[in-house]
Amino acid sequence: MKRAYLVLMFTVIIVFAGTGTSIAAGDLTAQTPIEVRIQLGDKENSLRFFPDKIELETGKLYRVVLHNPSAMAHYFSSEGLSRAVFTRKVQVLGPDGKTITEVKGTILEIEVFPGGTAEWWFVPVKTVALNDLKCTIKGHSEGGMTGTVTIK
Ligand SMILES: [Cu+2]
Repeated sequence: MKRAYLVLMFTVIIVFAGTGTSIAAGDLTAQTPIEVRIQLGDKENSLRFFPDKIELETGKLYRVVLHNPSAMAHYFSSEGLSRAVFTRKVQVLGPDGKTITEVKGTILEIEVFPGGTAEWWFVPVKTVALNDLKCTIKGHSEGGMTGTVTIK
């Protein structure tokens, strides 16, 4: 009787363990990255991000390519995004498009100079709706250089 009860409980535990949806997926930073291209300003020196609404999902590796085709420097800055992702690295690309620098560690904001490109590789780890994306250069966010980031 007691043994039968133990077998039943063991079976129940196995069944419930098998129906869980949170299954560890190994090293999330080793996935093939999803590329998201964001332009900081444009050739007419518009104070905008293109696009200015960014949608991401938790658990996926992103390679966010930040390119600045304008004649002025711009920042890509979102404290909320910085706190909602695990950064794998930032890569700085040279004029020929090849990586010349890799930066590891937590990133708060990235400044991209005229004609420059940087890639921010990260995995979002929490769901959040943010409206704090901005360029922190004086007058730029006031001029419209703002955006939203949604992580689902
Ligand atoms: Cu700017």
